[in-house]
Amino acid sequence: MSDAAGVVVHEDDPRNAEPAPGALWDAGAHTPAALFYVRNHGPVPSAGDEPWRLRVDGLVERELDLVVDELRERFAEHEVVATLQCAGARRAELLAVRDIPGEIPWGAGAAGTAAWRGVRLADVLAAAGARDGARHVALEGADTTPRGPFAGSVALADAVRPEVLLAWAMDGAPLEPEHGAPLRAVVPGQIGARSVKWLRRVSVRPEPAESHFQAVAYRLRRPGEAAAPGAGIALGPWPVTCALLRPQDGDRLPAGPVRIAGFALAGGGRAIARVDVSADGGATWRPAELLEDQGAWAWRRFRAVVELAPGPAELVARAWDTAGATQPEHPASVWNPGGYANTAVPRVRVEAT
Ligand SMILES: Nc1nc2c(c(=O)[nH]1)N[C@H]1C(S)=C(S)[C@@H](COP(=O)(O)O)O[C@H]1N2
Ligand SMILES: [Mo]
Repeated sequence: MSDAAGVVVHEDDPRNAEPAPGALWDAGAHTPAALFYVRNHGPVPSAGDEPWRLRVDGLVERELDLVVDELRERFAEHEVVATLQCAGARRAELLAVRDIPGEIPWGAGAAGTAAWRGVRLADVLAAAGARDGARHVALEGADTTPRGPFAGSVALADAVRPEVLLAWAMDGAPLEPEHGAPLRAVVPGQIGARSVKWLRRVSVRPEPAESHFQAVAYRLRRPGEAAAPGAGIALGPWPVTCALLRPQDGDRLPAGPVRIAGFALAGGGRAIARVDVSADGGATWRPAELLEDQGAWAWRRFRAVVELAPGPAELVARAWDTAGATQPEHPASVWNPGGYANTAVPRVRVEAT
């Protein structure tokens, strides 16, 4: 990822960076790899000279040990357009409610969309044959972090869904190293942490992975609840959410008609049914126009034109999914000690002159 204008670098080593909201909007319906947010818990592992191997083990009839070329030869290729969004996206708004020490203050840019190409995890698991008692699939990366190897798990029932891929390409190009080359999991509709990069091992288990990143992190705890293994609710499928990308917070704009733009994400395979926007802090609303429909696993971009009188204005957006669910009103209602899953309606303050 080049440090082009419009990229916010939170950490250099390991790299953690996201596009500025406006740059993410300008990039369009798919996010170029160079702009796509990067969330690394440790250094990018080097592939070395040996071909990359994936091991499939645990509660299986047959353990598998495959190089990426064998995956491509043995299983049918599929492509899925999916949005990845970090569970920490828009944590900055939670931090404004109360401090969350040691966590990255991600903005709305910690999300991106691409067409991922690979093989179905379901096909690989079918070749291995899940045994009785199999309930979860642990996905482990080759990177080492201060908390051990990065790993997460997905319920077996979700792991065998057709949209879940072991992917090697992103929008027609081989994965970049920082996005998981040569092989990553892509678990559409779920928090980004389940889309394990540099995938080395798939283990079928009776219980979720014991990794820090499954048992302790990425869980919704009550305010004051300690980060003990198993405490809180394990995050997986996204609840409905949306983000405002243009204008950006603090922008000064000419009064008159102003274009508001962003994206909504339904999560869990549901679709976005409706997005409304407000230019007066939520007192009055109008419908936003939904842009291209890229299927159930991708964001739905939206835009609307509102009339701004001179002075300060608070722009708000709110999405509904096909289950009729909508978003919480305030970040304070969803504040949690890890600063995860801020799905509160986004609010952007601008000044019209
Ligand atoms: N091996 C490994 N996989 C990983 C991570 C990681 O640090 N190591 N980060 C996860 C998190 S928290 C997110 S949000 C996504 C980010 O994917 P990206 O960097 O390609 O955008 O990768 C996930 N997969
Ligand atoms: Mo993440």
